[in-house]
Amino acid sequence: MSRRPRQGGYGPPTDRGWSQRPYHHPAAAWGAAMSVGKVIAREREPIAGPLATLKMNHPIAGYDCPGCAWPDDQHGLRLDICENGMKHVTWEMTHKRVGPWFFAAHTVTELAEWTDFELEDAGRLTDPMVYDADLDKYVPISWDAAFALIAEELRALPTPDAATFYTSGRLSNEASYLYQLFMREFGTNNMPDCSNMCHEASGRALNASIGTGKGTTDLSDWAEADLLLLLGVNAASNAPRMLTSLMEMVKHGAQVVHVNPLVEAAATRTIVPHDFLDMALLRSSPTGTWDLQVRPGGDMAMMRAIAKVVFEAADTDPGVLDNEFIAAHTTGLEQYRALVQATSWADLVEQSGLTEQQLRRLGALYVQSDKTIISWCLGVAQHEHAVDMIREFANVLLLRGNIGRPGAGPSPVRGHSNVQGNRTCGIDHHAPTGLLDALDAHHGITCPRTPGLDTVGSIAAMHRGDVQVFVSLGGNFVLAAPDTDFTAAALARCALTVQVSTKLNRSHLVHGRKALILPCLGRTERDIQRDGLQGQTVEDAMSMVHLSVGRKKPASENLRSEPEIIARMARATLPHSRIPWEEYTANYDRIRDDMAVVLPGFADFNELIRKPLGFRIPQPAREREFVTGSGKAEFSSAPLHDVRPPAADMLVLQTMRSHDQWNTTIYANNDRYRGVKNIRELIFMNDADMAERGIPDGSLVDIVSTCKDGSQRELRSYRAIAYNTPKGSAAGYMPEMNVLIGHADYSAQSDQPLAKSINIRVTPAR
Ligand SMILES: Nc1nc2c(c(=O)[nH]1)N[C@H]1C(S)=C(S)[C@@H](COP(=O)(O)OP(=O)(O)OC[C@H]3O[C@@H](n4cnc5c(=O)[nH]c(N)nc54)[C@H](O)[C@@H]3O)O[C@H]1N2
Ligand SMILES: Nc1nc2c(c(=O)[nH]1)N[C@H]1C(S)=C(S)[C@@H](COP(=O)(O)OP(=O)(O)OC[C@H]3O[C@@H](n4cnc5c(=O)[nH]c(N)nc54)[C@H](O)[C@@H]3O)O[C@H]1N2
Ligand SMILES: [Mo]
Repeated sequence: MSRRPRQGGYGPPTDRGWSQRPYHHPAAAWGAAMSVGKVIAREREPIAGPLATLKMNHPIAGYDCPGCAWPDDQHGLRLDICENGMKHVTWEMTHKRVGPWFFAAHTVTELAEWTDFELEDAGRLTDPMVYDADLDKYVPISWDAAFALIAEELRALPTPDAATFYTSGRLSNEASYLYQLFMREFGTNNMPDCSNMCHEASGRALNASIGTGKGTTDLSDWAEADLLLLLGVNAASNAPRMLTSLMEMVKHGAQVVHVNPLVEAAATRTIVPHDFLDMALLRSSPTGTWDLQVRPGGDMAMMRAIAKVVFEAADTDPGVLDNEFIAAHTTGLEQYRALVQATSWADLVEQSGLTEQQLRRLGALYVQSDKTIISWCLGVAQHEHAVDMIREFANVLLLRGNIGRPGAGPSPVRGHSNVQGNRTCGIDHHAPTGLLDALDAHHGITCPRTPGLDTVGSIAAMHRGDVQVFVSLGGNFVLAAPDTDFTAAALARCALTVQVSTKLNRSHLVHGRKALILPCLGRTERDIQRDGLQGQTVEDAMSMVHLSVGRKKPASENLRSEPEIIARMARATLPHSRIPWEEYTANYDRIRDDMAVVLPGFADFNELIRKPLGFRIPQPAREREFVTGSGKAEFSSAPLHDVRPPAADMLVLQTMRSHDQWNTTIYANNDRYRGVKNIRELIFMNDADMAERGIPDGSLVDIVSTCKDGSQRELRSYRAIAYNTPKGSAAGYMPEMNVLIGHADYSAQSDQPLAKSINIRVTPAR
């Protein structure tokens, strides 16, 4: 994959002057409204865009926002929409089309030279296409022939484990259920998903500590809490509807502490867009009460410091600990107490990057709080020791019984709109035996019991040649995964790659010897099957499940729904299967009837989702029922890890999203809240680090990463920008910087790629 370095990175090509200046306006507000206007104008959707967003996240009539997983406002009446959700929906609804004529005009080699922005900007895919190696072009193929090709390749494999099936987190619950059912009947648990790069650590940590992989709070808890510790999330860009909760919490007098190496926009002020009066008057409200700029990975030391303050306070006032709760519901307190007491303040200060005074004040806030929520996203989950770190969060909550009561609990901020639902519905390479037993019993199949491959495992197996068929339900695997060139080489070794997508992206151009592009309906579009209009469900980050029904005319008559594509792939591959694949497609209620039997908490699924606001999946930990090995919530006792840069001349680099992107989809080269215009190939650095290296602000630098296996990777001619990030740390954008993450650079605890701690050296450009 050759790509010229350009300041637009994977965004639109640009040689317009770049700039970066501090942003002083409140988050959301008119900047957001204007930015949405530009995207809507570009997609030529002046009327349909705003109208579609009115239906978005509307309890009964509408479809779920295909953007982030932040829950809907349960008042139902309020227009709870955000800038980035609007952009996202408009992106799906473009009038532009990528049909057979498009592929006839461009070879794959030629398309490979286009920027990622240009590929997606070409429009919606309209027809199934197959790669023709002689022409080096994609040519049309019928749906039947496409499924026959998949079946032929899958059945020719030496073992079902020579295929792997990726899921991107917007796949609905029904489609997820069918997908995993097909894979398991076929005979493999190879189910890499975007969660393996996202919140895998959160799931593992919470499971170990409290017996469930999910958070326990909902929006009413957020409204009630008197202390929120919000770590490692850029909410104004990536979960903008959270701004409403933050503003309301601060208004009610709650402490809202932002923990982040960067001071992000959500840590300051906002004008919530649906407060029309505030918009008109430019009246902003604060969204935070305190900022703590931790060292990258320093969150664990910070949490341990809170625990230290709690234990110190408990020496004089034992009531500081929730002794009743601890005795009835937890194990491991004494070991944890000893560990915390043995950790010195000097270590906590050094590892957190905060002062003892800050740490003690934070501990005091926690001791004073009656109801605390700890919430986090990728700034925590993508570190080497993320599982230990998140278990430390649970420890701190357990000390004061901050779980399973109103206004308190852990609250991971999920990414993709249905990433949590995917897992609930069985997309899990290491699924609990209970699920496999239930699938066997209900469907009369024999699920394989050996754990399957996850994302990093699948890449390695394709690279070795052990996996030969790669099927992708959504997403953009080659750019989302680490070590871009290695991952591309892995895909190129496959016998067959299949991409089920709405838009053209890089993963269609980095393909196996045979390759299919299968175009599917988007979430906004009408899905008519034998029994009429169908809807599918999603689960938000707070375990609420609701129905989503698209109403828009599909982008092409030749699109198929994801459930139908999966069912037909299954039928073609397993002609004698006794699973009613055709019935599932004819009426999705039939899928839900089976899910209701197999999945815990889904009884009466079809009735529950027809209630206006859907339903909440029962969450044992929320009721203080901890389904761990011991039947209790378990304190962990992990050592404090050294998170300082490994050498004096090294920096720890984090890769993050700009404001104008959705993961691998880049809308524009701007990052409004960080004051950036017209540039993505940049690296934010502390000015002292720049001075030490003789790097003037705005000059070009080379970046060399050193991977776990000692190998090095390089990015040249990036623009160094002085920014308020702690000394020793740096930041830049994914997916451009994924080339710096080696394929062996994943966490030993979570198997997640280390997107937030890449060890680099930066020098003036050669
Ligand atoms: N508009 C938009 N919305 C999105 C997405 C999108 O691309 N665009 N992506 C969706 C997805 S899939 C996900 S998973 C989420 C991602 O949501 P975020 O987690 O907000 O994603 P990032 O952009 O990676 O930002 C990481 C944040 O963590 C901070 N950080 C980095 N290292 C550390 C650390 O060591 N400690 C602490 N405390 N903070 C740290 C960074 O400074 C940054 O603020 O957003 C979802 N929503
Ligand atoms: N360095 C670095 N790498 C990262 C991260 C990071 O912070 N740093 N974050 C990681 C995270 S949290 C995540 S979640 C992954 C994201 O990984 P992915 O989920 O694989 O990537 P996306 O960019 O969200 O996928 C975009 C593509 O999805 C397709 N699509 C859109 N809508 C639909 C639909 O309705 N149906 C179907 N079938 N396809 C659709 C379109 O073709 C579009 O091109 O990236 C990970 N990679
Ligand atoms: Mo994510």
